[in-house]
Amino acid sequence: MRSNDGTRTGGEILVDQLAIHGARHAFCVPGESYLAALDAFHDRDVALTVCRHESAAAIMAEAVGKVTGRPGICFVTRGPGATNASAGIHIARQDSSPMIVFVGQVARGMRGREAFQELDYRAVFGSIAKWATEIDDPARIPEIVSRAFHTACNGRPGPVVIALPEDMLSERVAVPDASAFEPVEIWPGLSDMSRLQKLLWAARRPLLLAGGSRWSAQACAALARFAERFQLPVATTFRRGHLFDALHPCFAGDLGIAPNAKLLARVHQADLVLLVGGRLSEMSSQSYTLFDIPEPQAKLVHVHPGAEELGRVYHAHLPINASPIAFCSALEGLQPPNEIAWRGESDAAHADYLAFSEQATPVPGDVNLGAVMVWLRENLPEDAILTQGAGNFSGWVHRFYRVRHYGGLVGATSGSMGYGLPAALAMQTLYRDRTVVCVAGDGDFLMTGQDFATAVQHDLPLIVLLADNGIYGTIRMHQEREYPGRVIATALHNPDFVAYAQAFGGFGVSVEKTADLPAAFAAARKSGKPSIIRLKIDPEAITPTATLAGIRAKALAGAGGPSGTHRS
Ligand SMILES: Cc1ncc(C[n+]2csc(CCOP(=O)(O)OP(=O)(O)O)c2C)c(N)n1
Ligand SMILES: [Mg+2]
Repeated sequence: MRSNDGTRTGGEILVDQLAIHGARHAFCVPGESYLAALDAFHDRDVALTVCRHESAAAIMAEAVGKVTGRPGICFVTRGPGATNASAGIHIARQDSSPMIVFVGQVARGMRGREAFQELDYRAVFGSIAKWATEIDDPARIPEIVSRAFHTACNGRPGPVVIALPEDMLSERVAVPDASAFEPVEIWPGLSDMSRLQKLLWAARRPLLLAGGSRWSAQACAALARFAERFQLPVATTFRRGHLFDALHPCFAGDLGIAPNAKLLARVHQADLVLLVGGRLSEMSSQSYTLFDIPEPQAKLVHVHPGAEELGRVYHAHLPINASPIAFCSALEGLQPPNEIAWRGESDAAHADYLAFSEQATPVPGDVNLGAVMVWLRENLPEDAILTQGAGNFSGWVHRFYRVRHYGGLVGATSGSMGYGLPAALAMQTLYRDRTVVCVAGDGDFLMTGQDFATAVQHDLPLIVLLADNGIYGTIRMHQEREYPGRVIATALHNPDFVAYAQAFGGFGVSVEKTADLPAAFAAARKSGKPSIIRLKIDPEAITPTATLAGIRAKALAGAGGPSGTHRS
């Protein structure tokens, strides 16, 4: 209950700051440790989504941060609530997504005794979060929350964890609010851009790689215009496919797990690589084999918003400390050479991409995930959003789904299983009228599957396409390669996923052959309910181009060496 004597509780001050800084949604699992903050959500313009597991709540907040560029907000209780949320915090770190996790804490007078569920949050999250702190004095909430928004967004974005002692949240003080924050763009210098211009004019085979965070739909459009003017092939790094329209004539493909060999060859042959926003970490760099470390063989222009990331792994020929949004806007000022030495390269790269992704490859079994992706790309509304978790099923998404717009594919570059469903919940919460489809594995789905109940409770009619192959496929694949025939801990005895959906109050249907997908999808849409479309996948169909039996036979024959299959 708010008083009219000019004072507010710590909880009220806190929720008021969230509203001032523009947060419209928060995701939580409640705890008695932060009741005063929960109470303050009454009559405030910040919608609170109650979830079933803190890992799901934290992933929802991370996905909001990833897509909007403003911190996603999550509230969890102390101890077990906080450790459950750590999966989402780790994703926000690896994926450079802004988020703020508020954690309950024991009362100030008890700290240090290892009271009930007490943790030292600065120590526990010190190496995962960008900043972990605790608020001792309610009068400092406006200052610390303002700093948290700035810290989460500035430079290389990341997660902030703030612990809230229970008695601090219920204490009343009179304190003025902070003013609204805006992320600070980081602009490239004029000399950076003129050096880039010179490098481009001298290049014979340039290529652009887009990745990381701090993008927007406008920045992606500016990048597309630049690529067009310069006829520059553009590839996206691992799980950042939404940064470039797959049907743009300059799109060269997805540089993630098992990329097109022709794209890899192009990257190897490039004499100038313009890496915008990304870190080119293990997955995109093909386990750090793509470029020599620290001196890449090609001239590298590395554009990154975090100054500390420049020179961390690769010594760039031209490092540019800039946010992709600012950098792409500055690209408008560059002029292409009169004679483009690499004329025709972008067309050739795009033709290679189209050929690689055009038709589903044949696989064992009656449901072909490649054909499912082709159907989705041809039938989903233009503004649809696909989310995905981690597992071999995602290989078909990367290869055959064609992302057409910013935010159109939401996944975790950190490869965290269980990501897809909470990300879909977050997207459907932000965009009520859009079609949101989560592509999940059977192992992957059940890591956060309990939050299908959250979809039902909050009336979020997302559709889960659940690739049920009865195995932790990725690990079985590695197992067969490294220890052929010695299967252990990778078989799954699954629930009846149709009954699961129905038991939660959603819609469920099983698809046993590819041709049945359109009718199942239409029925799911028509139900208006959160839905699970279970796809019966043959476990032998382990990648778009390999079978388990084939991998095992090759390993038994002692072929050894890399099989072209990688991690999730
Ligand atoms: C949280 C988490 N735990 C474990 C792993 C290791 N891992 C990567 S993929 C995978 C199996 C994925 O299985 P499933 O979702 O069924 O997809 P499939 O590979 O069968 O298509 C596992 C266990 C991980 N990436 N993330
Ligand atoms: Mg599986």
